[in-house]
Amino acid sequence: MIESELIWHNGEFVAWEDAKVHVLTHGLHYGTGVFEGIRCYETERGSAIFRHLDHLQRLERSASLYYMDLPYSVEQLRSATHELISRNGLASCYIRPIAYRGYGHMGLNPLEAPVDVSIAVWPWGNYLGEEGTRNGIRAKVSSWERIGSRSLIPQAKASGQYLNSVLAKIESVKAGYDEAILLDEHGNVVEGSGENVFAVRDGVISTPPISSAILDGINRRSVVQIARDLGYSVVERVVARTDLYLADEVFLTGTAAELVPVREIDDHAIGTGKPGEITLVLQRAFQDALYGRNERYLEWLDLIEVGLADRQKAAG
Ligand code: PPE
Repeated sequence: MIESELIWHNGEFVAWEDAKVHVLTHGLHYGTGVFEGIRCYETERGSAIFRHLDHLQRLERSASLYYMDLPYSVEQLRSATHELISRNGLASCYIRPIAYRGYGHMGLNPLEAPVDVSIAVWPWGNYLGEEGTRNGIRAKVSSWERIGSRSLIPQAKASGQYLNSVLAKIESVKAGYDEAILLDEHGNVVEGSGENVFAVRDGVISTPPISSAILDGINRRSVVQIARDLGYSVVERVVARTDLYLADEVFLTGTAAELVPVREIDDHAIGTGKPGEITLVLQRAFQDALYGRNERYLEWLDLIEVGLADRQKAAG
């Protein structure tokens, strides 16, 4: 059960239990929504949202790809999120902004339907489990092909598109694995159900390019930069299924999952079957960036003003 106190909805703060939509909400029927997954960490400098603006700009881009004008600016959504986190009294949390076609119009033309925007925040633990983050997870290559740019928009984070991820995830979990890895129409590796994927072989880190059918992951970009800053060579190239089997190390990145080692794929042990050396170095460096422990990446942190909640409470 996920829970916190307040939700931001169309400019108002409403009680968690009152944040409801009509059953004829357009987005519920046709998946006409776009969303983001963001995290706020309790750092030594205070609570800070990791790459907040990058996420909000991606939300705006996803919306525009579906011909949806957001009724709030990135700056408005940013300050609403700060206030929401403060009012909920959360030091760290997962943040889920969603913009969707609302109630009032049915049928496939959504252009007349209103665009509603909500933001929810709640404490959300380790997506693929503590154990998985420490010792690595077991993944299965999915029989479901990742959506392609001839049918949908892989680079958009749109609600309806996630039916593809949901099928892949269900298949992997029912078969006893932790996560699914999806291939594209050519049989090349694209990404996990909700994470980007990296393979390491002979010290070189590879990941599918953004021209492939992936979400342009913000953590993917962060980890590529951190790896390069540490002197590793990172190549964005086509990754074949066998490249994963033969890799020394494989890991996944995403907001919910953070950086997770993969220890087995389709029952093949990856490398030694334990999180690899480079994976562990990157995992530590990435955690340092998330928690503001590395000066170099402080610009990625959007600090929440201390005392904001108290002042707002005092102001009624
Ligand atoms: N690919 C997909 C399909 C995806 O959904 C995500 C994030 C990523 C890659 C990684 O992107 P980024 O978070 O910007 O590094 N998935 C979000 C939703 C997960 C969910 O279960 O819901 C997330 O991690 O928040």
